[in-house]
Amino acid sequence: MGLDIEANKKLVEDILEAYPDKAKKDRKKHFQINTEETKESCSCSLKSNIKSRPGVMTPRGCSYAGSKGVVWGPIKDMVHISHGPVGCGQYSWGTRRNYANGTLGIDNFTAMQITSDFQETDIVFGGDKKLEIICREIKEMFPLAKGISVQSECPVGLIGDDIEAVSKKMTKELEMPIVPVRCEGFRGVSQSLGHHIANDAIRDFVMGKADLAETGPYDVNIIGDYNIGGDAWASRILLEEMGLRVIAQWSGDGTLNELEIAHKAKMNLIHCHRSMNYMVDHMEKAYGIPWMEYNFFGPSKTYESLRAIAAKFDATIQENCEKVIAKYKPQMDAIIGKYRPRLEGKKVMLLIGGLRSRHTIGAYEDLGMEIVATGYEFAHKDDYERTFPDMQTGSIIMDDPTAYELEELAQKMNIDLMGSGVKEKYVYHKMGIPFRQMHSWDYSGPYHGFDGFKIFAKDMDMTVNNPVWNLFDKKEKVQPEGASV
Ligand code: CFM
Repeated sequence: MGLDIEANKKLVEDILEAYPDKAKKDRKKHFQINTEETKESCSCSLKSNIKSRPGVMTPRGCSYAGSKGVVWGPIKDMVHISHGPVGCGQYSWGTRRNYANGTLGIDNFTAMQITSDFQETDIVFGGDKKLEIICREIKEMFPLAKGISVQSECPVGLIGDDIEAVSKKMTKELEMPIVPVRCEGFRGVSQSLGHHIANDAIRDFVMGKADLAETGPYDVNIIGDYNIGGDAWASRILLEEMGLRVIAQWSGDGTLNELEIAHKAKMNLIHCHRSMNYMVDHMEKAYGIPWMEYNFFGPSKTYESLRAIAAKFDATIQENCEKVIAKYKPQMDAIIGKYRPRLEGKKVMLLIGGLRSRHTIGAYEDLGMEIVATGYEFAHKDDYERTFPDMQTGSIIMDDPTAYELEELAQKMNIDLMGSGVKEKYVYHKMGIPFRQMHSWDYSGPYHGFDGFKIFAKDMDMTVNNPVWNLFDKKEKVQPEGASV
């Protein structure tokens, strides 16, 4: 397998031709065509994790999104205050499908939005007093809340509020942890720094604060699974069936206690390396806990990961692992037998946050689909190094692509499926290109594990082979000739 390297190089160059010289030169550094050499050892010259070019439509989010939305938000028994003006909380409310068990408003607050709703007077005179009042109100209204996190929005940093002092004072007064998180949206170049800041806050205010009465040789943590559409549940059952004991889930369907006892585990299993690598590194250094990455998208990667995890434990776990694989393999083969003939050879392009653009490749390939281009919103060099080996030669790998670049690529590569986010979705529908939302799983999921693959395969089939696409003439332009854009 492989795509035409020279043709795809030219394709990217042609697309970038539309830019002024400076922009062209800059954006060129964010594209690379996979070759035998880059596949072998990606000495990525590809630029990443740098500021988006002003004037283009970037798909990136902000630091607050990375902390409140991604890392802290799913911790279900804490109340997370969107501290600042109302917009950040309002517009991010309920947009990430991190499922959690419990009773909403009683011991589970994930689907609620609590904001300090800054007004002009708070900006002028500071919002610290208001924050104290809110903390007291939360304690009174939600007596089963185990703690509070203060997720700073931009103005809090700009006006110099001392949320650390307020949090310290209120921790004492209310006798529960109140964690200040300095995730103002202006920090860094994307949501990625928000992940880092959120990880550091866990390390500084929560890590190691509780004990675990009984520990065992098979205690593990699931790190970096946010239970989107139930992903962490579909993963956890496989680890448990293998005989491991999951003591903490970070942070999908997670609790404050799970953050506090995680340092007692024997091994950290990390799914999303991008958003939580900082924590596994820290736990390795501070507590000597080894960590390993795994990938539960699609049966091939899941078998491989289960075996790699089992290899870190004893013969009992290894035998159990083979039993688990033997149990599910016939089901997975049946799914592949059913859907692969309907999806074989379909061309896919992906643009997702910082992990799934590489982690889902195996799941598509299990269905005979081919990834012709993939890219990330906010990945770093280490993510690209993990991506090149998994992609075929000639495929296009891109960083922080603009809306224009993506749309041009999709049309010129004549793809059969686009996988990206809600900001992209309807544009592709209008172009007549089948589309799956690969952040929210398009209100479906889970996609992790064996349970997830059944749904993934069905979803891809019903999207790609939906008869509605026959009503489109793909050659029709979205913009009529001569329309001003
Ligand atoms: Fe990790 Fe994620 Fe992702 Fe991510 Fe995200 Fe997400 Fe994502 Mo959207 S933590 S990097 S910041 S796997 S919210 S659950 S889907 S961009 S690829």
